[in-house]
Order: sequence, then C-alpha cells, then structure tokens
Amino acid sequence: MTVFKSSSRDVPEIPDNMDLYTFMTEYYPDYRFDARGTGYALLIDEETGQKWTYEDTKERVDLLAIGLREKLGVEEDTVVAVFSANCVDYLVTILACHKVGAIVSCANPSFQPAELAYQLDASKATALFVGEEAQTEGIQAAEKAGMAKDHVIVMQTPKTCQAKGALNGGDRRIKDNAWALEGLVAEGKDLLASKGSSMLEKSRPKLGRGGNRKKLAFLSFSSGTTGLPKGVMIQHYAPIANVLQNCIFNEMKNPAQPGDRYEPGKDVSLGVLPFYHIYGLVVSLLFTFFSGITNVCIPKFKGIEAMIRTALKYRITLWWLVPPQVVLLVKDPSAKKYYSELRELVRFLMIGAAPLSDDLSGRLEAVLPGLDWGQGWGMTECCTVGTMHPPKTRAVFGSAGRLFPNVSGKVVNAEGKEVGVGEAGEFWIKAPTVTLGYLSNEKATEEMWLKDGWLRTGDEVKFNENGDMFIVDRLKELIKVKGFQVAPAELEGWILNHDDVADVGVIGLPNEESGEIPIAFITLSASAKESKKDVAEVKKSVKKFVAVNKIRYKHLGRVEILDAIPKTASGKILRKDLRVLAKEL
Ligand code: AYL
Repeated sequence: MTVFKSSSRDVPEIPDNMDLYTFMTEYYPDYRFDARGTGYALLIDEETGQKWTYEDTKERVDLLAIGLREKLGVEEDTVVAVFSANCVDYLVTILACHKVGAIVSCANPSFQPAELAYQLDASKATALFVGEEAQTEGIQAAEKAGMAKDHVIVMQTPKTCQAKGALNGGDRRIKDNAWALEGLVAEGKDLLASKGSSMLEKSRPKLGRGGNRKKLAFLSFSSGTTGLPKGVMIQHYAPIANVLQNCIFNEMKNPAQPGDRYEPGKDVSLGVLPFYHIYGLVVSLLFTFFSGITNVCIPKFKGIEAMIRTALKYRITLWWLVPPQVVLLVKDPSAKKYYSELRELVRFLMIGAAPLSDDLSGRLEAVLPGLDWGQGWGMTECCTVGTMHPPKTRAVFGSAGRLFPNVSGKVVNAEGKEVGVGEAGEFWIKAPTVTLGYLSNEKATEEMWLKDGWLRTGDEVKFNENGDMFIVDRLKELIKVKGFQVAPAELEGWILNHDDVADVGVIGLPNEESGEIPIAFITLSASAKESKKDVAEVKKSVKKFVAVNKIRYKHLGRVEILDAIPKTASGKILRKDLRVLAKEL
C-alpha cells in the first residue's frame, strides 16, 4: 500500500471557524502581506481602467451586502448566480453574497440562455448578477428559469452608472425592473446613513455546528466522471484551504521575506482566465487578492498580442494560462518580438486545466527561453489545485507537479490495487479542499467521494521517485476543450432531439488548437431513413443544431453516421470503440 505524501511543509493552521468574506478581510497569518492602508489598486479593469484598492473593495462589499439583504431579501443559504465576464466587481459580488450567508454559483458568461437556465434551475438560484455585456442573455435565462425580474442585478461598470446617474442617487433600476449593482450599493449607503452601523453586522453568516467545513460557499458546475454537469457543493473551508496551500507551497514565509515565486505587494496577476471557473476563481482571483497581488481583470481574451500589450502596460508578472493559449503563444510572432521585455517582467507562468504535451513544453522553452513556467493539476471537485510545479526548480516536462501541502495521493490500478512509483492507475486524492459532493445526486457522489475521505479523480497518473506526478490518460468521459469542460452526456441529450437522429454517442478527439474537440456518432432515425435524406445534409444539420444552441466550445468538429452505437450489454456507450472508429472513418 503506497500513499504518496506532500514533501512541502503543511499549512500551519487552516481556520475552520470563518466564512470566506471574513477570511479575506480579517484573517492575517504572519505570511500574509497586509494591503490595508497601502493605497494601491488590488483590482484593475483592463478595459475601463476602473481600480479598487483594498478599502474600496471592502466598502463596496459591505454596502452591496446591505443592499442585497434589505432590498432583495438575500440571506442565509439563498443561491445567487453570477453570469459575468471578468471585472473588478466579480470579487465584490461574491464576498457580498458570502457576507449575508448566501451561496454563489458562477456561470460561463458566454452561455446561451438555455445553458444558463439549466444552471439556474439545477442550483435553485433565486437571484442573478449579470455582466453588462451579458444582460440580454441573462435576463432571458432568468425569465426561462422563472426568476423574479427584480432579482436580476446588472453589473454595470461604475462609469456607465455615472453616465446614467445611478451613482448620484438617480435611477437605481434599469430595464425590466432589474437592479443596477451600483444602485444596490447606493441603497446600502443610504441605509447605513439612516440606520447606523448595526446595518454592517446585522447578518454575519451562521456557520452552525459543522463550522465552515459544512457551510456552502459555491455551487460550481462539473460533469465529473459521467453524466450531465452537476453542482459541486463547495464549503467555505475548501477555497480558504487552497488559498493558504498556495501561499505555503510557494514558500511565502512572511512579507519581509517574500517567496521566490511571488512577491506580495509587488506582483501583478493576469486575470484572463475566466473567474467563473474554479482555476480562475481560486487561484487567479482569491489567492491574489488575499496575498496583496494586484489583479488585472481582463473581460475577454483578445489574442496573444493584445494580451502581451496588456501585460506590458500593467507590468503583469504572474501569468496563468491553459494549454490552448500556450499553443497560440508559441505560434504568435509577438512572443518573439517582445521576448526581452517578457523575460524581464514575467516571474512565473502557470499552466493547467488540460494536458500540456512535451512537444508544446519544448516549443515554449524554445520561444521564451529562461522563462520560469510550470504545470498544475486541479479539479472542481477538490476545489482547485492538488499538485503544482514547485518553485526554484526547472519544470519537469510532462509533469503536472507535486502534491500540495496537506495533500496525500494514491494510485489505484484497474484491478483496484494501490501501486507505487512508476506504475499507472487512477489518482485518488485526500485533501482539505475535497468538497462535499454533488447537489441532489447521491449516486454520482458515492461513486467519487469515498467513505474514508478519498476522492476518485478519474485521471490516470503515475508518480516518479521525486514525487512528480504525470497524467497518463483521462479515465472519465469528460472532454476538455480549451480547458473548459464538455460533458458528452449533455451533447448526446441535446442531439437526440434532432429529428434525423435515433441514437448518438459523443467523444473528444485530440486537436492541436483546442486540446480536444467533440465529435458525434449518430444513427439515423426511421423517418430520415424512409425519406432517404442526404447524409451530408444530415451531418451539416446536426452540427448546426448544436451550434445554434450551445456555447462555442461545445460545437461539434465532425458528425459520423453509424448503423449502431457500440454499447455494453447494460447500455453504456463504448467510447473506446468510438475512438478507434474515429480514426478509421
Ligand atoms: P475542472 N494536465 C492534464 N489534465 C488536467 C490538468 C493538467 N495539468 N489539470 C486539470 N486537468 C483535467 O474541474 C483533469 O482531467 O478543473 C481534471 O480531472 O474543469 C480535470 O481537468 C478537471 O477539470 C491549477 C488550477 C489546474 C486549476 C486547475 C484546473 C481546474 C480544472 C491547475 O493550478
């Protein structure tokens, strides 16, 4: 029996008696940089230039919390969805919800209304924050999900609000009776002035007997090993632990002795990964804010050259990317063009969320020699990072890094045997960040969350003698396109609604630019056969059927027609056989 242990020192203390709002604003271990009173911006909006210092952020959180509670009745365990591109108010929104005890469910801001409505339904959200750019879709989805119109809050930028007068006590609502975020902040301000400071403390979240280990902070969606996207129940303790693990693993001793990888108070972070996804949320937003690292919030990835220019403009030292962005980076002439500036500026580039090939790692080193980069592995179900490439060492090609502090791992082979160094099997993880399971889905929860605290990851890995973990394969159904999750079951369920389709199986095939791309195998319906439909037309029509209803990264690369979808006796799709067929066709 081999249990792999972290070689890093443990986090000295992971507080279990506070919610995330309190942790971010009041918890100061000796290795935390104190950004209070420094006057510099911690959050900057790349597009509008809007800046929030630590104090601005805290004040907005406190006022918004009052507005949410008093005007919308958001309270203990209300689920609030956030549907917005990265912006300076993303964190404000989350922490304000936590301050009144609500649970936050973040959604991809490019979702089609039906995709968002699914999440609103599944999470039972009763209020929704929508980014200014996503207003139309957000309001449509809220309607579809039967949400009250005045429970939609539009996150207009303060500049837009100023132009419309909301900041000056003007119209605090916008079209369809939805609130402007700024309007709720203004309501909070008025209430504070008229009723006094009791407004600030009126409803701190009640943690109950389980402390923050049982109190939910987020419902993030993930399909896990099989089936449709499900709400992962993330307790406050999990992101708190992951933020602290990041600090300790990266050797942040104390502000006077900054770690080798991060210099709190000086570093600037690239906020290009979407904050709705667990990687962007915990690492590039919560960890940086906690550590006094300025975050430049980038609402949309506009290509490599634009990203580099932003990095140079704001002196961004810490980069977090997914492999498909690295593919673009190594191919883009601007990487070479700005090499010397980047070499000077970039302190660390972390890559994660999908496989990074040795070939791509080699190309990265060839294009940007001397750059400190490394991989991390993470998973929504274990509230983000489980392994990371350690500081002060050169990246090990192919490795997703070493176990994080307080984390143990097991490798379990196909026969259910725990294996040792050099042998491959499923990665099981035990960590303080392991979440509580899937909302309203005991069966799927029991399959992954084992009784003795281990979480089955569905990833096949092996460890070498130094503790470096290598991802060998993905055992679960999940497809990863540009680092985003695509659940085959979701596409299959949708494609079955197409008149020409009798049965369907979806798999992911490797693709250089996206990592993977979904392809669908279908069988023709009786009516399609009878009418002798042109198969090329059917394939085109199925592709379009997906394209008009699903977010871009779920679109099909190919459609193939079979006589029958290969299945086991119990009706499970044999995806391995489909993969072989995909190569032959
Ligand atoms: P989810 N290499 C290969 N596959 C990976 C890697 C990696 N480095 N990282 C994540 N995956 C796959 O929930 C793997 O199959 O979370 C894993 O089970 O969207 C699945 O993605 C989880 O997908 C960080 C911080 C990565 C966060 C993350 C990713 C969180 C993605 C590294 O440092």
